Amino acid sequence: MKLDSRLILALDITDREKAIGIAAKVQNQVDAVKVNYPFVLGCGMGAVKDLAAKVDVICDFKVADIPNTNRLIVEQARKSGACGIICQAFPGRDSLEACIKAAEGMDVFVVTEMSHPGADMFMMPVAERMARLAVDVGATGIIAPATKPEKIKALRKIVGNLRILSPGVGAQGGSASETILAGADYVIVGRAIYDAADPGAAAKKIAAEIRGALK
Ligand code: BMP
Repeated sequence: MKLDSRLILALDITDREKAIGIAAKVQNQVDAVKVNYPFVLGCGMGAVKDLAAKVDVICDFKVADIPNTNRLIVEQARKSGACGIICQAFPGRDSLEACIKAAEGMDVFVVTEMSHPGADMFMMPVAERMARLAVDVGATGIIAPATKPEKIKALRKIVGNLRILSPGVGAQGGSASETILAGADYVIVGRAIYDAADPGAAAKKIAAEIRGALK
């Protein structure tokens, strides 16, 4: 995945035509498109394949099962042409190692603490341990909350030069520039782009904010 605009579109759209239309308007402004269950369940894995032919795709399947099932899920993502996959750390080392092995070079990003308020309940107390596990198993990077820039700073100290991808900008209240200044490599944005009257212009504006923060 390139490191250029540092912006990743979260394409949480269930209508295939609409989703592909938005991706086409935004793809020149973003380094990758992240697809999650809304896209896959609504549009099908064939749509992931179509998208992956045009832009780098990260499958946000938050893979969280026993090792064998994780392997099967990651293999499907790989076959769709995705360049990356998002996995959960909480099922433990063996489950995460199965993801890394099945990825066969595809980027693996590990969720640490999530960006919504409920993450305080179970994830917050163990986020650092999960980040350490991501480093230990050889993941490409972690997912860290743009809603908590201080947490990004703390996790950066643990993960060194692993990639940090941060969702929570826009609709969830996080700021793109603060997220980058806290040490994230990429900002993941969904609604603030795809719900905008002009998604291309909205993406351009966020990309400009990120560029400004890097100066
Ligand atoms: P939005 O910008 O519309 O809030 O979308 C954020 C995207 O990032 C969604 O696809 C969501 O599932 C994902 N995400 C998140 O918001 N917080 C996390 O901690 C992890 C995520 O994957």
